[in-house]
Amino acid sequence: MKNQFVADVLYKIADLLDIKGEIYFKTRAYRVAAQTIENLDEDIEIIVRENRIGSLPGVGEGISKKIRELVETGKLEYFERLRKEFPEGLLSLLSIPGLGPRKVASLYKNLGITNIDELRKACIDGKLRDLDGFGEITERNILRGIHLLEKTSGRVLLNVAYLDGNNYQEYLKKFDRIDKISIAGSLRRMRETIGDLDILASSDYPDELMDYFVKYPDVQRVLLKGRTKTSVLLKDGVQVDLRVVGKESYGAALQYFTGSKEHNVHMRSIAIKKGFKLNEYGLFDKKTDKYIVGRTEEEVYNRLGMSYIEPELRENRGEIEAALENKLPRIIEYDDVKGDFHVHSTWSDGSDTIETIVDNAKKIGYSFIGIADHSQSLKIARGLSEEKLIKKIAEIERINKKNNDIRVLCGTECDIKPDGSLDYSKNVLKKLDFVYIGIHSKFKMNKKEMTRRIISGMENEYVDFLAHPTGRLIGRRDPYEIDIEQIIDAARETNTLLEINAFPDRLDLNDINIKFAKERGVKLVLGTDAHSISHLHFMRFGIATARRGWLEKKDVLNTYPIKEIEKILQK
Ligand code: DGT
Ligand code: CA
Ligand code: CA
Repeated sequence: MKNQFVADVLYKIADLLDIKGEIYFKTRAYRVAAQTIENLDEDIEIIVRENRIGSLPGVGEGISKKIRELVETGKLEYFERLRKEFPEGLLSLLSIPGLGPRKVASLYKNLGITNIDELRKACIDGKLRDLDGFGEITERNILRGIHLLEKTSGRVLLNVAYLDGNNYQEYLKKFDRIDKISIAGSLRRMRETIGDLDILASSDYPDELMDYFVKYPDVQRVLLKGRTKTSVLLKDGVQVDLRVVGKESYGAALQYFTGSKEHNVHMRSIAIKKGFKLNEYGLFDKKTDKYIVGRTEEEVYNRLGMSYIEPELRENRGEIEAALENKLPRIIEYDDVKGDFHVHSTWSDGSDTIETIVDNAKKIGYSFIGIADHSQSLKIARGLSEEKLIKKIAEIERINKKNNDIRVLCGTECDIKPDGSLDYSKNVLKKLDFVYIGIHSKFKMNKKEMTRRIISGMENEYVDFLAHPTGRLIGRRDPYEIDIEQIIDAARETNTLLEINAFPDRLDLNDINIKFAKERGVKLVLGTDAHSISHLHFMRFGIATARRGWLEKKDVLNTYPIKEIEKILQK
């Protein structure tokens, strides 16, 4: 499918036109078209072939022609010309958080800045502060943005890699001479970002398997092709490595290539202490080199005197010691979750009605669904006034009367104002089934003030959950300045559950803070922060993060029977 490729070109055209200073309506048309194509569930090539581009919403005649040229020839004359008007690196400046086209144009025209390195230097030298619309604070923010970008660049968010990996795996499974296959690497461990995708297979026909592997339609380029390892680059820029091993080594190789590297280093030293040698081919006797086990991961762990360690735990954060003593927690399973608390509907900035959300929740098999729309002062997200919220409660009551097999809970994601007060009165808050609180404005307070602000919110007797507790956006925004220890302690004292926000660019709390919260006796709640029913499946990434934080079923409110949840929330 060329959909993403076509959308990316359209986005770039819009960016370039913006830098050029074109009128808003023109650049917006390209963005709307790009978004439409990005979200299609049909192949754009088929649409072009069947002459149906004109029927796509938001795609006018001029852009239709360009899409056709792009799909049919793989190139676009107009784009190539436009691109030549600017230096190569200029577009990369737009990926720096907080830097828009107007600022990029000004940096280019006034200071001749054409790439990230030049920009960094200009910020450090204090050259930006004299430009119109810039200042010392902008310089500092840009430097922070560059740092964030570099920390995550070359890595993709978990949900992107997860989709790529699963689709590729489904394709490979159709090769009938494959014996075993699994995702490995950081994706199997469900890390929040993924560098490259690792797939492991065993087959007696490695050459044929590799031939089949590189024929996958989404492959852009083959980077390396061998009998045991082949690497390709997908059209979306993600690299995928396939390794093929023999049956007797499959478990040892899966253990090795799942990592993490730190986990492996520790495993190997334990093996040596016990008189073995461990590598990707198997577990061997140190003295005689005799093969002992290696067909399955379980064999390898058990033979070293450990219980099996789930991939999400393999970060060398104490899991090996715990496995040696048979003291690993039994972590939450992907099907333990009975519902979602954090869903936005058309009442605020969500794109689906409560009824549509409920239908989808039923299809997933949930026994409850919590609707949490924004509160009144959050105007850009169409936050609800108190009067509207009362109407929403009535609508949910009606929906509940019609549905016996699922319980709809009416909640809110109530803003914590800068002074620590909440955006709704207690009279309204007490009518709701549950109350999330969260920060949505004035992110840049100092640590003491921000910590105090959040704790003030938690002290309100009607508050149940703290949404996305640190506010980080992966690759785009650092956490707020907060004292997370104090917040965790306050959560315990005020009986507030901390959220694991499952939206892929949040995953907030993260694995390390989750583990810490659990050790301090705090319970957690999962929410997807869905703004559309297509986001409900993000729950999996929240559960993965809970698993990486060593949580057991009992630590997560969403796993409880709905009757018990209602009792807990009433307290
Ligand atoms: P990524 O791709 O950066 O998200 O992270 P991983 O963990 O997938 O790392 P990757 O793709 O470089 O390697 C896959 C696995 O192979 C890794 O998790 C552990 C294993 N591995 C790679 N290099 C080494 C190494 O130098 N020593 C050991 N013991 N294992 C390694
Ligand atoms: Ca990898
Ligand atoms: Ca790799």
